[in-house]
Amino acid sequence: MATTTPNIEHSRPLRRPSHYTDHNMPPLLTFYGARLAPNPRRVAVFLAEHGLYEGAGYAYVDIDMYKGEHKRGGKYETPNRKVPMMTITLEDGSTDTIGESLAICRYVEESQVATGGERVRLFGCGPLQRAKVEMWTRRVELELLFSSVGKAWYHGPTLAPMRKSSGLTAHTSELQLGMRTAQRFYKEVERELQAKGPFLAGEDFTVADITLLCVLDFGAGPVQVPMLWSKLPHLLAWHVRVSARESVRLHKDPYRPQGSPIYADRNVIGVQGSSKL
Ligand SMILES: N[C@@H](CCC(=O)N[C@@H](CS)C(=O)NCC(=O)O)C(=O)O
Repeated sequence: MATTTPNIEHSRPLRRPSHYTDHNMPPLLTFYGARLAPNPRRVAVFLAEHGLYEGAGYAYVDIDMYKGEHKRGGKYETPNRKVPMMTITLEDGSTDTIGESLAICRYVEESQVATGGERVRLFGCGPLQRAKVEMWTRRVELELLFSSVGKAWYHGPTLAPMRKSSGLTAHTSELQLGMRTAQRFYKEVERELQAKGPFLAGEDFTVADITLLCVLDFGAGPVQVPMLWSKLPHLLAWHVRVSARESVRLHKDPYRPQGSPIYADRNVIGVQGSSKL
């Protein structure tokens, strides 16, 4: 569906990847994110793995979620009224829009916008690896992000005033359930990494690792999910390994004060029921 180009505030002049000539133009991408939100972060890391950077591969627009800029009638209304969003301007000038982080990642991987055909395969290679990448990505999204970390976030103190003004009640029992199931998930990932590894879907770094990293950091940060690193040595080693990647160093954990001891157990005090895990 062709749409009109939205009002774009380019963060830096947009350059196309260098291997393209005027006769071989890749689509122009505009990535709409929000600096502190986990879903846009995972897309930003994915884009960097593909050699796409803010101002060199895509233009970046920072959406103010608190002003509702992504909502219906907002300045940058997105297809699902959530961030991130990507607009794609093709050679003929037509523009299209994609919402949903994984859909955006898949578009970039399948069109190989930046690499000009050199394969970067963060969704996996071959039927088995692709299935494992999908399995873990879905599990991290559905079980960790939506049912655990997300649940704790929605029922936690930060969003409570906002929910109240919309007539919604925050339940402490849901907050605690989210905290507990997150920790249970981390224990399962610990066992998986110990048995297989070094990455979540096995031998190679994939979009499943990017998703886990961004959700875990968000959980450990503003959501304050207890992180018992001392009991999760394989998860810790994985976190160190993944955080050392250039793409992640460029889009590092935005919730951690510089220099804080990330791998000390944290958020543990005050969480009821964690001993039942
Ligand atoms: N399934 C979507 C989820 C996107 C999402 O929940 N984004 C959050 C920020 S991380 C958001 O827009 N929250 C504000 C809102 O829901 O109004 C995706 O993967 O992109």
